[in-house]
Amino acid sequence: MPVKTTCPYCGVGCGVVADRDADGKVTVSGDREHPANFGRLCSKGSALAETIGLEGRLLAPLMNGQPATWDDALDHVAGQFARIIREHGPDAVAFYVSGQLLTEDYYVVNKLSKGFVGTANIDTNSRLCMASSVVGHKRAFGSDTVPGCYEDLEQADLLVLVGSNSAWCHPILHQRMLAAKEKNPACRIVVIDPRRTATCEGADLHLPLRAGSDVMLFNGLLAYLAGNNVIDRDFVGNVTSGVADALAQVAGQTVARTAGACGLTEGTLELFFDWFARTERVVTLYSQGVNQSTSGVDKVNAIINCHLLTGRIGRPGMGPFSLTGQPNAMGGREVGGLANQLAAHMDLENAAHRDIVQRFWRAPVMAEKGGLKAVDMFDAIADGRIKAVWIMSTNPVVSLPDADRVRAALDACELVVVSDCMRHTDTTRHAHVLLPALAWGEKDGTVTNSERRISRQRPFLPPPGEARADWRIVCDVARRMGYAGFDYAAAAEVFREHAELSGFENGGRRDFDISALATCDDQAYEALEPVQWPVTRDAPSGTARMFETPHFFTPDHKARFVAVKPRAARNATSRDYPLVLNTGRVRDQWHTMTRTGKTARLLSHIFEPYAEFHPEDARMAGVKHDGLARLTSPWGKMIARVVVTSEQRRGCVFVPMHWNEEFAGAGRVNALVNPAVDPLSGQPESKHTPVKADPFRPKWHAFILSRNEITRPASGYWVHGQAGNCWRLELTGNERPESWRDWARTQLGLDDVAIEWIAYRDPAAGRYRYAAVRDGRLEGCVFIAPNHTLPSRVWLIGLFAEQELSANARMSLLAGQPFGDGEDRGAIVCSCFGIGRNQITAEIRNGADSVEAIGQCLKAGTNCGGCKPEISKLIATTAIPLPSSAAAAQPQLAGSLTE
Ligand SMILES: Nc1nc2c(c(=O)[nH]1)N[C@H]1C(S)=C(S)[C@@H](COP(=O)(O)OP(=O)(O)OC[C@H]3O[C@@H](n4cnc5c(=O)[nH]c(N)nc54)[C@H](O)[C@@H]3O)O[C@H]1N2
Ligand SMILES: Nc1nc2c(c(=O)[nH]1)N[C@H]1C(S)=C(S)[C@@H](COP(=O)(O)OP(=O)(O)OC[C@H]3O[C@@H](n4cnc5c(=O)[nH]c(N)nc54)[C@H](O)[C@@H]3O)O[C@H]1N2
Ligand code: SF4
Ligand SMILES: [Mo]
Repeated sequence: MPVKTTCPYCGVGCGVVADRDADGKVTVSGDREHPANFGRLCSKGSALAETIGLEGRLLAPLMNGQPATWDDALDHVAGQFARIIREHGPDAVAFYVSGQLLTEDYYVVNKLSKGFVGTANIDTNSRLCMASSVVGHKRAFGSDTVPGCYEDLEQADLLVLVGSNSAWCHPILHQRMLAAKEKNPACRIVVIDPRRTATCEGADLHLPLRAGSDVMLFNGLLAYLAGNNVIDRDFVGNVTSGVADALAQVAGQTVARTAGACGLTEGTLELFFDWFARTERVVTLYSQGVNQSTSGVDKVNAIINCHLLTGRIGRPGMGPFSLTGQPNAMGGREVGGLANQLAAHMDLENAAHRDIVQRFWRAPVMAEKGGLKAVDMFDAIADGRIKAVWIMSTNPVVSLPDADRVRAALDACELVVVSDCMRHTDTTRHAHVLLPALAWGEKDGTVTNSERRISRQRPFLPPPGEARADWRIVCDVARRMGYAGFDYAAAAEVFREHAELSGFENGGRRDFDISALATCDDQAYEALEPVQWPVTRDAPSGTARMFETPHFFTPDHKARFVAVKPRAARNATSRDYPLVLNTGRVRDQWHTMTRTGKTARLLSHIFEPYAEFHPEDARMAGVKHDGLARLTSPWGKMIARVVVTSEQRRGCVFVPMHWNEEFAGAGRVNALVNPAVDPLSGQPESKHTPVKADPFRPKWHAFILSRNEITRPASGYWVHGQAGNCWRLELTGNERPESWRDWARTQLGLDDVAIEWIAYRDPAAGRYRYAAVRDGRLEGCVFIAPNHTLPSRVWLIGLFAEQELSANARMSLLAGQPFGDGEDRGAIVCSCFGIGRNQITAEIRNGADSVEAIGQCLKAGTNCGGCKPEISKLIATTAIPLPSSAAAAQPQLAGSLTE
């Protein structure tokens, strides 16, 4: 029976249909009826079926690394939490949770902490993600409301993407925008991002602004709009407040001054301002380039100010639009999962709200002041103010800034409890108690996407081992701590309570209201169709757009302009640390890779952690394309593969956030990231850390491909993961073993007599190649060289698919390059069909001159479409040889880093 559920990755919230055949084989496809994606899935969504295997799962509770019964583990957690609270007060314990919990899980843990334990020391990884948007919304609207809906993006004539790489991070929504643009030739897309990202491929204009200068830019826009009289006077006069102060703040800010401060040319900036001024239907979408900043909240309000001045909000095709990251970032906000929130969009610091919630919960004690926000929480763990922490569905040793300090904090903590579905993560290593949680496909509940749409996640797999739902684990502990109010029989019951609270003594005063769902019985919950909140008696089928009648949730019901002043980043670059470290995401990986890192297909696009440099910065630092660089900040260091590209703004280095100690040695970027936070939202400045770079030159480089899993080295630079039908390990070193042959055998763990060894040695050049063949089939190979110039991994990985090596393949193994009819596909661009760069450029040279033409001959780009921006870049940059002249040199492309 096909089951309808929701993708567990990004905030687009795509509907998924999962089916399991009689043999238990699962297939996953897009849900054609889901209003977020209408049947489409991106590369991560398409690969979901490959990530649900049980390898690596945590399937039973562990205490100090030893298997334990649930009873013992729960008694221990409840007993120790109760003791610490008794001895040191409720603020001596903390919960650190996640936007990847379901709303029901989130609701109960927040209830336990704020209403029963009596501490607001519960914070969430959404602090690293959405906190600035929350505060920005509340300052402007009096409530944390995302005004618009996805259809607005299709109805707009101007889409402004600020600090968003939607082509890679919200791919299906991005494709919806591109499709709408195709249909509406008047539609323009502008990208505001210091880097030229894949998102820029389909855009009309890219503004590579100086990192962190967004407030300046939008203040400049506000001044330009006012100066050109692009003001909705009725709207501003009747339903907003504070316009005079906001305009006074930007008075006299000319285009020239703005351009200078943002590092842009006056012409490009004015073009953007002019488009914005002339276009009524404009949506400004923003994501982490805005939120993750010490000016994050101000950036949000600088954007909203421009929409308020022009009255472009609450109408089709217009409005500010915060793109949420995690599948349930919004649900977490609805239940009040942040340390300074209360459930159902109420405020912790508001006594009337506390009273409402306390009576509703029949709570014995209510936390009365905001708790510690993520970064402060881990400081308090480090210095012993917090003695027990329960981490749920997040991997802070990888994802928090100053991550080595986070790790040290956990090591110093008296009791670390971690609920996760994976056994081995950088965080589970530091847990005293590990609690096995159900994963996607097994768990049951609801999530809310970027457009306020609540969708069901439904199980289609049996619960494995002893894993339990997160909400249930929380309730099991709460009951053991003696608290009433945690006797839910099923997720549906939790949902009903949450829905009821949203309507409780609401009377239209609070935006979040889904009270019409409070009476849904188990069957109705099971069948719940995707619906956008508010869902009330007046709007039983949900609400697409907020503020259609401009009634805001401020005391005077007016939207507020906020006068915002541009500020420099907290930690500026200096002579010692001259570069700005910017961090973010890659197309095929999800955060700390615990799930997307399980599939070879998703690792094939980019295998290694990398650092992107502008050519001039690379030259100054002495680092070379394809070589290795060591990056150092005052907080930590890492090593990454160098990519030199003029797509990077001068003075900035970009490193992905994903790699960690499960996948790479020295590849965890958050070890370097500064823990500076926005003063209002507490959101860390993940996009701006001063760093320096210098070349990392080990004496030898090697890679190993093996059918059996390869042991990860204990130190140095290495990267490990699955590749096709084998495992792949990249490694480097300075010590040379006595015999490379013995070393190769040990690494592969193969030395039986049935193995036939193919070997090539060139000691003078420091090159060695070993391949192990059993019954004609390749079992493993080891290649060693003095530099990174080693044979194509993609081609060698392909040999593992063959049952018997051909004579050509054997020759090729020795030669270290494809021989005869062997083909080197090059770095994989299309992960759905495994199509490489060399194949695509060959077709381009043969005359394929559009993304569609490439799709027709190679299929690349015809499934999820996520690689289309890269294909179109290849088309734009591949030199077509002229019949009379020699082939022109091919420009360097970021794509080569997967090699
Ligand atoms: N493939 C993939 N998709 C994901 C995720 C994932 O892990 N992998 N995670 C999901 C989550 S939780 C989130 S929060 C979203 C994040 O989605 P995005 O915010 O789109 O992704 P990021 O790569 O973090 O950052 C976006 C861009 O901000 C730019 N930027 C840096 N500094 C500045 C600045 O000062 N100003 C401006 N204007 N831009 C700047 C960066 O160069 C980067 O291109 O993605 C979601 N989707
Ligand atoms: N430098 C830098 N750092 C960043 C960012 C950045 O752009 N740059 N982005 C930040 C942002 S926006 C985010 S959202 C965070 C994300 O950072 P994290 O939340 O730390 O990353 P994930 O890998 O998503 O961690 C989820 C964990 O929960 C587990 N898990 C998955 N499903 C379940 C479940 O149902 N129950 C339980 N109990 N566990 C589960 C997974 O195995 C994994 O260990 O990273 C932040 N850190
Ligand atoms: S865009 Fe991709 S990752 Fe995001 S919800 Fe849709 S399928 Fe999942
Ligand atoms: Mo996020």
